Amino acid sequence: MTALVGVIMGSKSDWSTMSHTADMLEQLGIPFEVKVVSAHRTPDLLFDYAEQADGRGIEVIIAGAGGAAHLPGMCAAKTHLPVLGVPVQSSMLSGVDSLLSIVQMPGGVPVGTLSIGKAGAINAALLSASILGAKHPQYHQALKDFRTQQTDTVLDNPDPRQA
Ligand code: RP5
Repeated sequence: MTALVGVIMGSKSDWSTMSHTADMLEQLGIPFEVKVVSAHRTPDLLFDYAEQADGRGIEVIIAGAGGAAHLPGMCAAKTHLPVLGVPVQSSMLSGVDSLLSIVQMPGGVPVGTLSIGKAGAINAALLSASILGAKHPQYHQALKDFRTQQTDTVLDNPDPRQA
């Protein structure tokens, strides 16, 4: 099945975070691809990826990066597709560097920035389902089912002392 979401990351070391995006996309049944594309180590690959994604059928790009995390912003500069940025938790500054690098895009080239780390990676997948849901009813339904299940889990387990 043709991938609708392109999940890219600056380094293999980002996979422990970005695998949560992949897991959630899988759970929602959304076809996706994953690839290491580094803004500073493979800039030409990044430009090619961003320029060609639309033509290949990708509808949303999720870009995770840490440190001086310019991958999502540079990707957004080269495509009109929605780009969701996941700040990976860095070892030196705990991901605050990643967050600020991704979130502070100057007006004109937006990156939808999620929270640092695992939560942001999961939410990027859920947000991509919201975006895709406007065009693909099955992903709208998959998102609604996920949310209902999440609500039911809380309501069915109100006692905090029980696992
Ligand atoms: C960024 O630098 C990557 O996104 C990664 O989070 C960080 C460190 O990369 P490695 O040195 O682990 O390859 O480009």
